[in-house]
Amino acid sequence: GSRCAPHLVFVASAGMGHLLQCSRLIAALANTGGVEISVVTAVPTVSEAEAEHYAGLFAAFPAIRRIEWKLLPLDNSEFAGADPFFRQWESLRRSAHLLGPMIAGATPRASAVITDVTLASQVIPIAKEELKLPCHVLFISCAAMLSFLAYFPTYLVGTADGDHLAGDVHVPGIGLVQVDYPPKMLRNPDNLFTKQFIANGRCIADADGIVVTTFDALEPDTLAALRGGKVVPGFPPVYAIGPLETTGRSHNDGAIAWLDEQPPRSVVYVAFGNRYAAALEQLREIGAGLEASGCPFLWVVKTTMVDREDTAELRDVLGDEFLGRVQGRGLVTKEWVDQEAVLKHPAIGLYLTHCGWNSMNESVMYGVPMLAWPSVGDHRMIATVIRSGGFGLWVEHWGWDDMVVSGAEIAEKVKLVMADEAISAKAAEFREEATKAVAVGGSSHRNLHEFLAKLNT
Ligand code: BUP
Repeated sequence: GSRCAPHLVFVASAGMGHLLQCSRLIAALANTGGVEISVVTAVPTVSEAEAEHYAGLFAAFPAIRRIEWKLLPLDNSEFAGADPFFRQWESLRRSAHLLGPMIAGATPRASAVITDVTLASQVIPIAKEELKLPCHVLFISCAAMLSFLAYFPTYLVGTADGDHLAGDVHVPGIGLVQVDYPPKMLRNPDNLFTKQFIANGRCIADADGIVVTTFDALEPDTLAALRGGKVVPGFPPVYAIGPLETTGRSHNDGAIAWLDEQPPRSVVYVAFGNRYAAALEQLREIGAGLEASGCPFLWVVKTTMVDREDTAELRDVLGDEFLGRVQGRGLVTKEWVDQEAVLKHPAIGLYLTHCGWNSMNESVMYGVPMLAWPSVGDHRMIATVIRSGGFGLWVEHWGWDDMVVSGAEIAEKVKLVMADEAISAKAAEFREEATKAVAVGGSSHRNLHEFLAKLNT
């Protein structure tokens, strides 16, 4: 007999890295047809980029319903000075009890919930116990990080305090994870992120499935260990469905027009994601390094974590002299660029990256070699994926918080990677792998359809 299409309710989180992946999955599922989709979106968002992103998503997919989730305000004194995105996650988590009635009232009746991992420990019990619905998790980092999250609560049981990262971690089926690879915040038991991370890690195995935007050829051993129950026995199915294409944006077309004028594979693209702001002194060294490298460059500069607060003038940050000297050769912008269009552009030869998961995937997808300069959070774990894939160079002693990397060193490494044929061959190879994975019959395509089949049962 005929059946209704499943109605999937997405619970989105905060931060562009999270929203972009959520939207990409939504777009991939919507494009297969045969599913109805609603998205629970918190208002207000932290950044302007997020607000614009939502507007673009709902404009592009008018059939997708938006369920507005009015967050309960956090007490201002609590977590004062905490990362604004983590605070938002906390207020999402504390407003989670509002989700049950919202999802129960959805029409047509919801058939499954898909939650961003940052809210997993709150949403999984609501979906499964209160609403009696299957619940899947969208994991927004590499499979290496997923294995670490899933194993972390077990690791804690064997530590003295049981509430923070206290040394190297041996993840079964994966191997040794050095203490300085996972998010640094995990060493502090009082950090908001640490508490959320542990809670989500404890719950994730209760999900019915986990969607990860990696692909089988990128992290074969890690995925095999997770799927084989070596990391956590009885772990739910892991669907590696990446890399996903964007939902289509267009920003800062001036950057693309400028790239059109540059020779193939000549330009260094420099951007450290949507929420990382480098210190002033470091920004100036990056400028000096780019200038000394002799390469043309496109550099997205951020001076504050939240874009709405970024009112600094480039000339005050970098100086008129610098801007004058590099004029024509370097395009420095404070405006959001369409990074995917940038990395796709034939003029790009190298990406100096903070190792955000989306950024890394976009670079892999378009075969752009990377100079990895991981900053915070999961970025060092992601740098290990870059290193093992061989499509980039990670200068492991480069940090952000406790040191300033000199312009001379930056210039040297930029030139080194630009000239490294082994790295560019690997980048080309993984571009092929990524393309194959998402093509009809490829591993990510099959995994996505397996996930869809599960949603239809
Ligand atoms: Br900057 C910038 N344009 O100008 P990640 C970023 N992006 O399209 P995150 C632009 O933002 P964390 C810009 O393409 C990528 O998809 C970029 O996500 C896009 O890191 C995304 O790379 C950034 O996952 O930090 O979210 O900044 O890793 O802490 O989540």
